[in-house]
Amino acid sequence: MATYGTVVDENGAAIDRGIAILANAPRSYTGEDTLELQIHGSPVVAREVMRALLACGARYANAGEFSRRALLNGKMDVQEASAIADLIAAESRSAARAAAANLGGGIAREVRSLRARLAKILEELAAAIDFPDEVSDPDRAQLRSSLTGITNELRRLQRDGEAGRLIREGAGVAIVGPPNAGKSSLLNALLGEGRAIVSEIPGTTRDTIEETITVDGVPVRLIDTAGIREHADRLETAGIERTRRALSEARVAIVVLDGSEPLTPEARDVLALTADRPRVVFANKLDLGEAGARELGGRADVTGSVYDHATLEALRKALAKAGWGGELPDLERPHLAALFELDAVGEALGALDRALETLERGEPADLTAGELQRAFAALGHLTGDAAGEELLTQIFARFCIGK
Ligand SMILES: Nc1nc2c(ncn2[C@@H]2O[C@H](COP(=O)(O)OP(=O)(O)OP(=O)(O)O)[C@@H](O)[C@H]2O)c(=O)[nH]1
Ligand SMILES: [Mg+2]
Repeated sequence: MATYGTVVDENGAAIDRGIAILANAPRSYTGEDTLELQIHGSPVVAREVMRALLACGARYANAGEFSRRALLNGKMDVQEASAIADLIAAESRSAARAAAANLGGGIAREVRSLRARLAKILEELAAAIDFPDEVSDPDRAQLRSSLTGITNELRRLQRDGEAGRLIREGAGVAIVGPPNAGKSSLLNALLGEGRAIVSEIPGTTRDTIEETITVDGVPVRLIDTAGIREHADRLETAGIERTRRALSEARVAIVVLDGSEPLTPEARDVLALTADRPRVVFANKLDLGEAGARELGGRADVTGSVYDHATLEALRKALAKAGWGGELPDLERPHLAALFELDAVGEALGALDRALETLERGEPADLTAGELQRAFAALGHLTGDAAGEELLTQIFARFCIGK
């Protein structure tokens, strides 16, 4: 019920005119009786109304308190509460859209039905173990196909969930290479602005420079670094140390080499340094020559020049491929979002894989049952059936406002 009237303080003095909206339990956000005041927006008025409310015995809500009460009153599930926190924290349109897809909850229902399928299998196994004379062993081929079905669905949940994290948290990409190869020029070209100093003097960049762009909806933190070489002065050596750190923390490296000149020992060093991590090898400066690019041959993922649009487009594509396999699943459907949820799915998948191995090797049914029990327990964390106080605190601590 909405009522228009005068807001008065604890002594009856008028502060403002506004609208009071009373929502009776259970038809409110929290499921409890709720009073909402709509007042004029001036900070002075708002502060005065808050002061009067506190004087009348109200208190400020804790971070996430409204959603927490809604959860405890059965108005939303754990995933939905997480989605609201994600929506508040969203920094890009795709992150907001992914969070919105989770607002209706729903993923818990999916997990609960997988868990129920597991429970049924466990019951059959338990009956066969407990009453070996009366109940025959479940058919192994059928058991294997049921378990594989559950495993495949869990893997899809895992893939979607990981894509969601990527969209929310982004990926670090270190731009590395020998001095003067065009690393800072590449950062500037991808950004579309002259962020980093570029010069023909090798050793121009001393400190790491970080800027964010969006590639396929994924926030990419580009980190321009100091060129790697030996015999650098003290300041440059400190920069190279930072380059190594940036490299070890990044999800992908873009290795920029001068493709116009024969490869230098420094270029070879950087290639060796990045050989066993996800990377994109880029032979730059092809407008000046192609001796280096020829030498690299198939090892170069992209060749061209930072001044050329088609080259930049090819680099973005190669980056998406090396970073997250090229194409992300559509996240407009509900998906797992929190790290603990993905951990739980990983744990369940591990147990299911081991259960399938016991079948493969023809081991006794109680070994299979043990693993399935583990998977069953891990999935319990997801449905909120096993949501402990600690878990709730972890979720609601992320809310920055009363909501
Ligand atoms: N012709 C041509 N010149 C380029 C290209 N890319 C970069 N350069 C030039 O190469 C020089 C070095 O570029 P930077 O971007 O400063 O190189 P860097 O790798 O950041 O170098 P350090 O910071 O010293 O490690 C500059 O003079 C750029 O203008 C290119 O594709 N073609
Ligand atoms: Mg530079």
